[in-house]
Amino acid sequence: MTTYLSTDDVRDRFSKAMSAMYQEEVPQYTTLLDLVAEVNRETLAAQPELARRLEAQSELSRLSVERHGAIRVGTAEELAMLRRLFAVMGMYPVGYYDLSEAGVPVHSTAFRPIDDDALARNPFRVFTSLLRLELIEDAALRDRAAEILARRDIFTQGARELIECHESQGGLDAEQANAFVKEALETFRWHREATVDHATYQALHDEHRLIADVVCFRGPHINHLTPRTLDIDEVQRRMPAVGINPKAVIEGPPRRECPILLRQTSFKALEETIRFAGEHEGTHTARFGEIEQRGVALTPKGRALYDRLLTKARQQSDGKENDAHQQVMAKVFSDFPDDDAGLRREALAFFHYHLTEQGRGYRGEERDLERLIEQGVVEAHPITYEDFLPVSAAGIFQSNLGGEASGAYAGNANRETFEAALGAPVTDELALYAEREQASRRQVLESLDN
Ligand code: OOG
Ligand code: NI
Repeated sequence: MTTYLSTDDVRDRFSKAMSAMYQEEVPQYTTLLDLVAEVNRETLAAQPELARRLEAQSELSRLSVERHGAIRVGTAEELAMLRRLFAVMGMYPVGYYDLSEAGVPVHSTAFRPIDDDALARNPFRVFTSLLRLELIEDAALRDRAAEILARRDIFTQGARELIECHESQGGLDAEQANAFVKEALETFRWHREATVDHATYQALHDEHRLIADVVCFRGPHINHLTPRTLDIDEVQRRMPAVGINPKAVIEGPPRRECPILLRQTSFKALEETIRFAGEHEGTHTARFGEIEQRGVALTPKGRALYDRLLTKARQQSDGKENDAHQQVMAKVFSDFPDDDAGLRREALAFFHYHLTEQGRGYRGEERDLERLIEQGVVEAHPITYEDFLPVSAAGIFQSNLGGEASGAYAGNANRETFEAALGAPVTDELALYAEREQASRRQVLESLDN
């Protein structure tokens, strides 16, 4: 009998290989990783309580492997094949993000692990965007782009074969898994030779820089990787001192006692030399590094409150520098409860319930979870948000595309076309958190009755 490697192991190997490749391709990313590691070390040393909590939740071991990346593809076939490629690594499409609202002609999903165990092992995610040529008004340009995309194959023959092998035999053995990682990595590699001449690049670039980025190269180069930091404000502050140029503001919620959702910032994309068909040299700006700090997943009610406060704060802080922006955010978000009990009481966030040591011997009649928590029988810890935020993603896109937000493509959410291109439905992220919370409640109550 052959034993297959777990998809978690394949993902872990792949994410490490991807990180190594990106560090070689973009040395500034290594500088960022060093800075993040330094700040994480200092934060853990200064906050032993935090270190203990992360350890207890097995979060410490995933700290250094925690990251996400992003790519952008041009056709339905490319997206559908990527779905099959990511499945080899136990990564499935979760969530639908409409970026047209923010003036970016793409819609997206995140391929990521779903089960608790898989997330704990390595939560590597890839934010994957599909270009929407149908939003380009100029028909000739649209046809030209489609024609260029139709000519490329972003997958190696070896990758295609190993994906089929995984599908037919239900897994890959160790040797096949290593070969798969090597072949799959090729899809994400940077190519400094554009596939088009300078005039074509320029025409696509003038429509939107993102379109040139997707259409003019042999593959969907990984455009950033994102390690996890324990103190995003501090890393943002220190970036200039290590020669990194941060984007203007940290996206997402403000700093809080009980972190919610996701805070992100990045360094600005680098201008890199490329060669166009016909030997002409030029530059292209697409690749950058990002950092993230995750908090608790919000319920639909919590998310609605977040969205409302964010809109309000953005109106007040438009164009402000990060410090001023964070002050406005903190003030507006004082309307968002900032303690675990409040977040639970108002059903704003998702929690995972489990019995405490003491709770294991509990023989009482009480079955109300909040009261059981007060009595020390049950503990609830926040469920980490594993997904993305469209407004933040748009901010990351924009700061790296050099552009201001424009309304050019707005109002074009189309989940059905996206899923048709993908060849599968995307999983609803909110339903996943709700299920995990429900299952943990059920388990606690069942063990009290046994
Ligand atoms: C993706 C930007 C979105 C995030 O972390 O929100 C993203 C891209 O630039 O392709 O990665
Ligand atoms: Ni990102």
